[in-house]
Amino acid sequence: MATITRRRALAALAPLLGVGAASRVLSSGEASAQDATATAVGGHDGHDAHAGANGAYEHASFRRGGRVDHARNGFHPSALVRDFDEGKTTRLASGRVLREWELVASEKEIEVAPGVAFAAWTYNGRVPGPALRAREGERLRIRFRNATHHPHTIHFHGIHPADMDGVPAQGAGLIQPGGTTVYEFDAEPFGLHLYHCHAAPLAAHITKGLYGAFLIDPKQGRPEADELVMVMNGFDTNFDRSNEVYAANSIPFAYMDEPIAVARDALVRLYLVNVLEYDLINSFHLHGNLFDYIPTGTSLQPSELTDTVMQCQGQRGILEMRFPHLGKFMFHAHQSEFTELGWMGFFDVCDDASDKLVCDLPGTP
Ligand SMILES: [Cu+2]
Repeated sequence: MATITRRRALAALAPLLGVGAASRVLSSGEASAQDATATAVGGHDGHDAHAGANGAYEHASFRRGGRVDHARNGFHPSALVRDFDEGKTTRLASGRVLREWELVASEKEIEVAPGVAFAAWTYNGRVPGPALRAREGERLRIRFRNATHHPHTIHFHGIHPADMDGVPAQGAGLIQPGGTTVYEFDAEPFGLHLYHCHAAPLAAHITKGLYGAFLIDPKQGRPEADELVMVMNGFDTNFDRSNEVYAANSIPFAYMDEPIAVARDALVRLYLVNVLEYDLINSFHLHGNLFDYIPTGTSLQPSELTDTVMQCQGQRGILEMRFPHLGKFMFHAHQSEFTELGWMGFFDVCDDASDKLVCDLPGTP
Protein backbone atom coordinates (compact mmCIF):
# COMPACT_ATOMS: atom_id res chain seq x y z
CA MET A 1 0.00 0.00 0.00
CA ALA A 2 1.33 3.36 -0.98
CA THR A 3 0.10 4.96 2.22
CA ILE A 4 2.14 2.57 4.36
CA THR A 5 5.23 3.31 2.35
CA ARG A 6 4.62 6.99 2.84
CA ARG A 7 4.08 6.65 6.56
CA ARG A 8 7.33 4.80 6.93
CA ALA A 9 9.01 7.37 4.81
CA LEU A 10 7.71 10.19 6.94
CA ALA A 11 8.82 8.43 10.10
CA ALA A 12 12.28 8.02 8.65
CA LEU A 13 12.33 11.69 7.88
CA ALA A 14 11.28 12.72 11.37
CA PRO A 15 14.71 12.82 13.05
CA LEU A 16 15.86 15.32 10.44
CA LEU A 17 13.10 17.72 11.25
CA GLY A 18 13.63 18.46 14.91
CA VAL A 19 11.42 17.72 17.90
CA GLY A 20 8.37 19.66 16.79
CA ALA A 21 8.31 17.94 13.44
CA ALA A 22 8.99 14.46 14.78
CA SER A 23 5.91 14.61 16.95
CA ARG A 24 3.74 14.74 13.84
CA VAL A 25 5.33 12.03 11.75
CA LEU A 26 5.99 9.15 14.10
CA SER A 27 5.40 5.57 12.97
CA SER A 28 3.10 3.15 14.77
CA GLY A 29 6.18 1.40 16.19
CA GLU A 30 6.92 4.50 18.18
CA ALA A 31 3.58 4.70 19.91
CA SER A 32 4.94 5.50 23.35
CA ALA A 33 6.95 8.38 22.02
CA GLN A 34 3.87 9.53 20.19
CA ASP A 35 1.79 9.43 23.33
CA ALA A 36 4.45 11.41 25.11
CA THR A 37 4.27 14.15 22.51
CA ALA A 38 0.52 14.05 22.02
CA THR A 39 -0.15 16.93 24.36
CA ALA A 40 2.28 19.14 22.57
CA VAL A 41 0.52 18.66 19.23
CA GLY A 42 -2.97 19.13 20.58
CA GLY A 43 -4.06 15.61 21.36
CA HIS A 44 -4.06 12.22 19.70
CA ASP A 45 -7.10 10.07 19.17
CA GLY A 46 -5.43 6.71 19.68
CA HIS A 47 -6.27 5.37 16.21
CA ASP A 48 -2.70 4.48 15.62
CA ALA A 49 -3.46 0.81 14.92
CA HIS A 50 -5.50 1.86 11.89
CA ALA A 51 -3.03 4.40 10.69
CA GLY A 52 -1.56 2.35 7.89
CA ALA A 53 -4.93 1.24 6.56
CA ASN A 54 -5.94 4.58 5.11
CA GLY A 55 -4.70 8.06 4.51
CA ALA A 56 -6.81 9.58 7.25
CA TYR A 57 -3.94 9.26 9.66
CA GLU A 58 -1.75 11.57 7.66
CA HIS A 59 -4.67 13.88 7.17
CA ALA A 60 -5.35 13.93 10.89
CA SER A 61 -1.70 14.41 11.77
CA PHE A 62 -1.35 17.39 9.42
CA ARG A 63 -4.62 18.89 10.61
CA ARG A 64 -3.92 18.43 14.27
CA GLY A 65 -0.33 19.46 14.06
CA GLY A 66 -1.06 23.15 13.70
CA ARG A 67 -0.52 25.37 10.72
CA VAL A 68 2.32 26.10 8.44
CA ASP A 69 4.20 29.31 9.20
CA HIS A 70 3.25 31.15 6.02
CA ALA A 71 5.18 34.26 7.04
CA ARG A 72 8.38 32.27 7.36
CA ASN A 73 7.70 30.63 3.98
CA GLY A 74 7.34 34.11 2.53
CA PHE A 75 4.12 33.32 0.69
CA HIS A 76 0.54 32.62 1.71
CA PRO A 77 -1.82 30.44 -0.33
CA SER A 78 -4.71 32.82 0.34
CA ALA A 79 -2.71 35.59 -1.33
CA LEU A 80 -1.25 33.41 -4.09
CA VAL A 81 -4.69 32.36 -5.26
CA ARG A 82 -5.41 35.91 -6.48
CA ASP A 83 -1.85 36.94 -7.30
CA PHE A 84 -1.01 37.54 -10.97
CA ASP A 85 2.35 39.03 -11.90
CA GLU A 86 1.96 41.38 -14.86
CA GLY A 87 5.60 42.46 -14.83
CA LYS A 88 6.61 45.88 -16.14
CA THR A 89 5.50 47.24 -19.48
CA THR A 90 7.03 49.78 -21.83
CA ARG A 91 6.36 50.65 -25.47
CA LEU A 92 8.68 49.63 -28.25
CA ALA A 93 9.33 52.12 -31.07
CA SER A 94 6.73 50.25 -33.10
CA GLY A 95 4.14 51.01 -30.43
CA ARG A 96 3.98 47.41 -29.39
CA VAL A 97 4.02 46.55 -25.68
CA LEU A 98 7.20 45.08 -24.24
CA ARG A 99 6.48 43.19 -21.01
CA GLU A 100 9.39 42.26 -18.73
CA TRP A 101 9.94 40.13 -15.66
CA GLU A 102 12.91 39.14 -13.58
CA LEU A 103 12.98 35.59 -12.30
CA VAL A 104 15.58 34.38 -9.84
CA ALA A 105 16.03 30.71 -8.99
CA SER A 106 17.03 30.24 -5.37
CA GLU A 107 17.31 27.52 -2.77
CA LYS A 108 14.88 27.91 0.07
CA GLU A 109 13.57 25.73 2.85
CA ILE A 110 9.81 25.86 2.97
CA GLU A 111 7.40 24.28 5.43
CA VAL A 112 5.17 22.16 3.20
CA ALA A 113 3.08 20.73 6.04
CA PRO A 114 3.09 21.63 9.73
CA GLY A 115 6.55 20.72 10.99
CA VAL A 116 7.70 19.26 7.65
CA ALA A 117 10.55 21.23 6.12
CA PHE A 118 11.35 20.79 2.43
CA ALA A 119 14.51 21.97 0.72
CA ALA A 120 12.84 23.63 -2.25
CA TRP A 121 14.16 25.30 -5.36
CA THR A 122 12.07 28.35 -6.10
CA TYR A 123 11.48 31.00 -8.71
CA ASN A 124 11.36 34.33 -6.85
CA GLY A 125 11.24 32.69 -3.44
CA ARG A 126 7.87 31.03 -3.80
CA VAL A 127 6.30 27.75 -4.89
CA PRO A 128 4.63 27.89 -7.31
CA GLY A 129 6.61 30.68 -8.96
CA PRO A 130 4.76 33.88 -9.90
CA ALA A 131 1.74 33.52 -12.19
CA LEU A 132 3.11 35.47 -15.16
CA ARG A 133 0.36 37.29 -17.03
CA ALA A 134 0.60 38.91 -20.46
CA ARG A 135 -1.65 39.81 -23.36
CA GLU A 136 -1.70 38.16 -26.75
CA GLY A 137 0.67 39.84 -29.23
CA GLU A 138 2.98 41.54 -26.74
CA ARG A 139 6.74 41.08 -26.76
CA LEU A 140 7.86 39.26 -23.62
CA ARG A 141 11.29 39.46 -22.02
CA ILE A 142 12.21 37.35 -19.02
CA ARG A 143 15.57 37.98 -17.35
CA PHE A 144 16.65 34.88 -15.53
CA ARG A 145 19.33 34.60 -12.86
CA ASN A 146 20.32 31.30 -11.32
CA ALA A 147 21.23 31.90 -7.67
CA THR A 148 21.33 28.20 -6.78
CA HIS A 149 24.15 25.65 -6.78
CA HIS A 150 22.68 23.61 -9.65
CA PRO A 151 22.13 24.39 -13.35
CA HIS A 152 18.54 25.36 -14.23
CA THR A 153 16.50 26.81 -17.08
CA ILE A 154 13.07 28.25 -17.68
CA HIS A 155 11.12 26.38 -20.31
CA PHE A 156 7.90 28.11 -21.35
CA HIS A 157 4.96 26.40 -22.96
CA GLY A 158 3.54 28.29 -25.94
CA ILE A 159 4.87 29.25 -29.36
CA HIS A 160 8.46 30.55 -29.57
CA PRO A 161 11.78 30.06 -31.43
CA ALA A 162 13.88 26.99 -30.66
CA ASP A 163 16.67 28.98 -29.02
CA MET A 164 14.16 30.41 -26.52
CA ASP A 165 12.87 27.00 -25.50
CA GLY A 166 14.85 26.81 -22.25
CA VAL A 167 16.17 23.29 -22.73
CA PRO A 168 19.77 21.99 -22.49
CA ALA A 169 22.00 22.53 -25.56
CA GLN A 170 19.63 24.90 -27.32
CA GLY A 171 20.06 28.66 -27.17
CA ALA A 172 21.56 29.57 -23.80
CA GLY A 173 21.01 25.97 -22.68
CA LEU A 174 21.59 25.20 -19.04
CA ILE A 175 22.13 28.30 -16.95
CA GLN A 176 24.97 27.54 -14.56
CA PRO A 177 25.05 28.60 -10.89
CA GLY A 178 25.51 32.37 -10.81
CA GLY A 179 24.64 32.62 -14.49
CA THR A 180 22.03 34.72 -16.25
CA THR A 181 20.15 34.71 -19.52
CA VAL A 182 17.28 36.48 -21.20
CA TYR A 183 14.34 34.66 -22.75
CA GLU A 184 12.47 36.76 -25.28
CA PHE A 185 9.55 35.87 -27.51
CA ASP A 186 6.07 36.89 -28.58
CA ALA A 187 3.03 36.20 -26.42
CA GLU A 188 1.22 33.55 -28.42
CA PRO A 189 -1.18 31.87 -28.48
CA PHE A 190 -3.63 33.22 -25.92
CA GLY A 191 -4.41 30.62 -23.30
CA LEU A 192 -3.29 29.25 -20.01
CA HIS A 193 0.22 27.88 -20.19
CA LEU A 194 2.99 27.14 -17.72
CA TYR A 195 6.73 27.38 -17.27
CA HIS A 196 9.17 25.11 -15.51
CA CYS A 197 12.82 24.21 -15.28
CA HIS A 198 13.94 21.75 -17.95
CA ALA A 199 17.26 20.58 -16.50
CA ALA A 200 17.82 16.85 -15.99
CA PRO A 201 16.65 14.88 -14.13
CA LEU A 202 13.48 16.69 -15.04
CA ALA A 203 11.21 15.17 -12.41
CA ALA A 204 13.56 16.19 -9.61
CA HIS A 205 13.90 19.75 -10.89
CA ILE A 206 10.16 20.15 -11.23
CA THR A 207 9.13 18.53 -7.97
CA LYS A 208 11.63 20.69 -6.07
CA GLY A 209 9.44 23.67 -6.96
CA LEU A 210 10.61 25.25 -10.21
CA TYR A 211 7.32 25.91 -12.01
CA GLY A 212 4.52 28.41 -12.36
CA ALA A 213 1.47 29.43 -14.36
CA PHE A 214 1.93 31.46 -17.55
CA LEU A 215 -1.23 33.18 -18.71
CA ILE A 216 -1.72 34.95 -22.03
CA ASP A 217 -5.00 36.87 -22.15
CA PRO A 218 -6.81 37.14 -25.48
CA LYS A 219 -6.51 40.56 -27.17
CA GLN A 220 -10.16 41.31 -26.55
CA GLY A 221 -9.98 40.03 -22.96
CA ARG A 222 -12.54 37.89 -21.21
CA PRO A 223 -15.67 39.04 -19.35
CA GLU A 224 -14.95 40.56 -15.94
CA ALA A 225 -14.70 37.97 -13.19
CA ASP A 226 -13.25 37.17 -9.81
CA GLU A 227 -10.07 35.50 -10.99
CA LEU A 228 -8.18 32.76 -9.18
CA VAL A 229 -5.11 30.71 -10.00
CA MET A 230 -4.27 27.28 -8.63
CA VAL A 231 -1.24 25.18 -9.45
CA MET A 232 -1.88 21.60 -8.39
CA ASN A 233 1.32 20.19 -6.93
CA GLY A 234 2.81 17.90 -4.35
CA PHE A 235 6.06 17.29 -2.50
CA ASP A 236 8.26 14.24 -2.29
CA THR A 237 9.62 15.00 1.15
CA ASN A 238 11.87 11.93 1.40
CA PHE A 239 13.02 11.65 -2.24
CA ASP A 240 11.50 8.21 -2.86
CA ARG A 241 9.83 9.37 -6.09
CA SER A 242 6.37 9.47 -4.60
CA ASN A 243 4.58 12.34 -2.93
CA GLU A 244 3.88 12.67 0.77
CA VAL A 245 1.98 15.94 0.46
CA TYR A 246 -0.60 17.11 -2.10
CA ALA A 247 -2.08 20.56 -2.56
CA ALA A 248 -3.16 23.37 -4.80
CA ASN A 249 -0.64 26.21 -4.37
CA SER A 250 1.67 24.07 -2.23
CA ILE A 251 0.25 24.05 1.27
CA PRO A 252 -2.03 21.12 2.16
CA PHE A 253 -5.46 22.05 3.55
CA ALA A 254 -4.67 25.77 3.27
CA TYR A 255 -8.10 26.51 1.81
CA MET A 256 -9.77 24.37 4.45
CA ASP A 257 -8.17 26.54 7.12
CA GLU A 258 -8.99 29.69 5.16
CA PRO A 259 -11.78 29.12 2.63
CA ILE A 260 -11.71 31.20 -0.55
CA ALA A 261 -14.49 33.78 -0.24
CA VAL A 262 -16.47 34.40 -3.43
CA ALA A 263 -19.68 36.33 -4.05
CA ARG A 264 -22.94 34.57 -4.78
CA ASP A 265 -23.92 34.68 -8.48
CA ALA A 266 -20.66 36.39 -9.43
CA LEU A 267 -18.57 34.95 -12.25
CA VAL A 268 -15.56 33.11 -10.81
CA ARG A 269 -12.77 32.19 -13.20
CA LEU A 270 -10.18 29.70 -12.04
CA TYR A 271 -6.93 29.18 -13.91
CA LEU A 272 -5.97 25.61 -13.10
CA VAL A 273 -2.57 24.06 -13.88
CA ASN A 274 -1.28 20.61 -12.98
CA VAL A 275 2.46 20.17 -12.39
CA LEU A 276 2.29 17.13 -10.12
CA GLU A 277 5.21 14.73 -10.52
CA TYR A 278 5.19 10.96 -9.88
CA ASP A 279 1.40 10.55 -10.11
CA LEU A 280 0.04 10.12 -13.62
CA ILE A 281 -3.20 12.03 -13.22
CA ASN A 282 -4.52 14.81 -11.03
CA SER A 283 -8.02 16.24 -10.94
CA PHE A 284 -10.27 19.01 -9.69
CA HIS A 285 -13.75 18.27 -8.43
CA LEU A 286 -16.27 20.87 -7.24
CA HIS A 287 -19.13 20.24 -4.83
CA GLY A 288 -22.66 21.61 -5.18
CA ASN A 289 -22.07 23.18 -8.56
CA LEU A 290 -20.73 22.68 -12.06
CA PHE A 291 -18.33 24.74 -14.12
CA ASP A 292 -17.63 25.51 -17.77
CA TYR A 293 -14.27 24.16 -18.84
CA ILE A 294 -11.94 25.63 -21.46
CA PRO A 295 -9.04 23.20 -22.04
CA THR A 296 -5.68 25.04 -22.19
CA GLY A 297 -7.66 28.30 -22.18
CA THR A 298 -7.13 28.59 -25.93
CA SER A 299 -10.77 29.31 -26.75
CA LEU A 300 -13.35 31.86 -25.67
CA GLN A 301 -15.96 29.11 -25.56
CA PRO A 302 -16.05 26.26 -23.08
CA SER A 303 -16.09 22.69 -24.34
CA GLU A 304 -17.80 21.11 -21.40
CA LEU A 305 -20.06 21.70 -18.43
CA THR A 306 -18.91 19.40 -15.67
CA ASP A 307 -17.96 19.15 -12.00
CA THR A 308 -14.75 17.14 -12.49
CA VAL A 309 -11.76 17.54 -14.79
CA MET A 310 -8.62 15.51 -14.91
CA GLN A 311 -5.22 16.79 -15.96
CA CYS A 312 -1.94 14.99 -16.54
CA GLN A 313 1.28 16.83 -15.78
CA GLY A 314 1.56 20.00 -17.86
CA GLN A 315 -2.14 20.00 -18.69
CA ARG A 316 -4.19 23.03 -17.69
CA GLY A 317 -7.47 24.78 -18.31
CA ILE A 318 -9.86 27.55 -17.33
CA LEU A 319 -12.91 26.89 -15.14
CA GLU A 320 -15.79 29.36 -15.03
CA MET A 321 -18.61 29.13 -12.51
CA ARG A 322 -21.27 31.03 -10.60
CA PHE A 323 -22.50 29.86 -7.22
CA PRO A 324 -26.27 30.22 -6.75
CA HIS A 325 -26.23 29.03 -3.12
CA LEU A 326 -24.60 30.56 -0.07
CA GLY A 327 -22.31 28.52 2.15
CA LYS A 328 -19.18 26.42 1.97
CA PHE A 329 -18.54 24.23 -1.04
CA MET A 330 -15.65 21.83 -1.13
CA PHE A 331 -13.21 21.36 -3.98
CA HIS A 332 -10.59 18.63 -4.13
CA ALA A 333 -8.82 16.08 -6.25
CA HIS A 334 -11.11 13.15 -6.87
CA GLN A 335 -8.23 10.82 -6.13
CA SER A 336 -9.15 10.23 -2.50
CA GLU A 337 -5.56 9.62 -1.47
CA PHE A 338 -4.51 13.06 -2.71
CA THR A 339 -7.47 14.57 -0.89
CA GLU A 340 -6.51 12.98 2.40
CA LEU A 341 -2.92 14.11 2.02
CA GLY A 342 -3.86 17.74 1.57
CA TRP A 343 -5.45 18.49 -1.79
CA MET A 344 -8.80 19.82 -0.65
CA GLY A 345 -10.32 23.17 0.18
CA PHE A 346 -13.50 25.24 0.44
CA PHE A 347 -15.11 28.05 -1.44
CA ASP A 348 -17.13 30.18 0.94
CA VAL A 349 -19.99 31.66 -1.08
CA CYS A 350 -20.94 34.94 0.53
CA ASP A 351 -23.48 37.73 0.18
CA ASP A 352 -22.14 40.66 -1.73
CA ALA A 353 -23.49 43.53 0.39
CA SER A 354 -22.41 46.88 -1.08
CA ASP A 355 -19.03 45.56 -2.19
CA LYS A 356 -18.37 43.85 1.09
CA LEU A 357 -18.60 40.08 1.34
CA VAL A 358 -20.67 38.85 4.28
CA CYS A 359 -19.59 35.27 4.89
CA ASP A 360 -20.62 34.38 8.43
CA LEU A 361 -23.96 32.94 7.60
CA PRO A 362 -26.17 30.84 9.82
CA GLY A 363 -25.85 27.20 8.99
CA THR A 364 -22.32 27.33 7.60
CA PRO A 365 -19.78 25.36 9.59
CU1 LIG B 1 16.24 23.01 -12.47
